Amino acid sequence: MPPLSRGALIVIEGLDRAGKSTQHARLCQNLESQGRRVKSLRFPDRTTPIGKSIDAYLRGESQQEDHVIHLLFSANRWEAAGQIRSAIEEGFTVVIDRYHYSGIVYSAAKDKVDLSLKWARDPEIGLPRPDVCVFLDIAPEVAAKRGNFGREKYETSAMQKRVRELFYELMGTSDGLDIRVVDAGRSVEEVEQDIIERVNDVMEQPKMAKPLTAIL
Ligand code: ADP
Ligand code: FDM
Ligand code: MG
Repeated sequence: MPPLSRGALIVIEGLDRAGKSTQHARLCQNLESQGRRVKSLRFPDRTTPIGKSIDAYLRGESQQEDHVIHLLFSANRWEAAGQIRSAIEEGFTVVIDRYHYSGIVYSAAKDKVDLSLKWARDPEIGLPRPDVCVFLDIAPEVAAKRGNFGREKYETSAMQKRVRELFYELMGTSDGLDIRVVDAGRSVEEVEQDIIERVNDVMEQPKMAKPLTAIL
């Protein structure tokens, strides 16, 4: 494999309990064992002042108007955007647990007439565009049987069902060009293997020799 002139931007997405955090950690380890320098991030980043408001909202400790919380989630990505771009330019592969895809579909899943997919996507325009997003696909009923389900704001079966439908709708748009669907209902090891194969494919594409682009 030829050395990359820049790092790759990789996103892991999916419903709650799809196995994102498990696979995110494994992918970081696998890329490191290939000799890559890796930076691991997640959104929401609950450590910043904006992230702390998001955390309180998700845990039901504070209320936020739906458009306001949407814009806070987006702002939480914007506050990290410069850091992501610099890391990629320095040759780090940046692996993120959730990104603008979740941002768009979770807000739009509230099904408010004035909070469409398009409205939800607009604040994301200009953020670093992922080289690949691995969507861990799982039926909400299967995910619900995994540990700790039901503790946070959006962890209801109606919401998860709608989120999955909207992820599929999003895949039919320009964002879908970067998405690879992986069946997340299999063993941790099988899913892990599928992810590393798909990520390695993308690392060999000609676009990796060009600068990182932006979400348009
Ligand atoms: P997410 O970050 O998508 O919410 P996690 O990685 O935290 O998901 O996993 C949720 C729960 O499901 C955890 O208890 C985890 O150990 C378990 N889990 C993860 N992947 C699998 C899998 N492939 N099969 C069964 N259980 C899994
Ligand atoms: N979420 C996450 C959003 O609604 N918008 C966003 O932009 C992002 C990044 O927050 F319910 C939702 C998705 C999920 C919750 O959960 C975060 P985790 O367990 O921290 O991934
Ligand atoms: Mg997680």
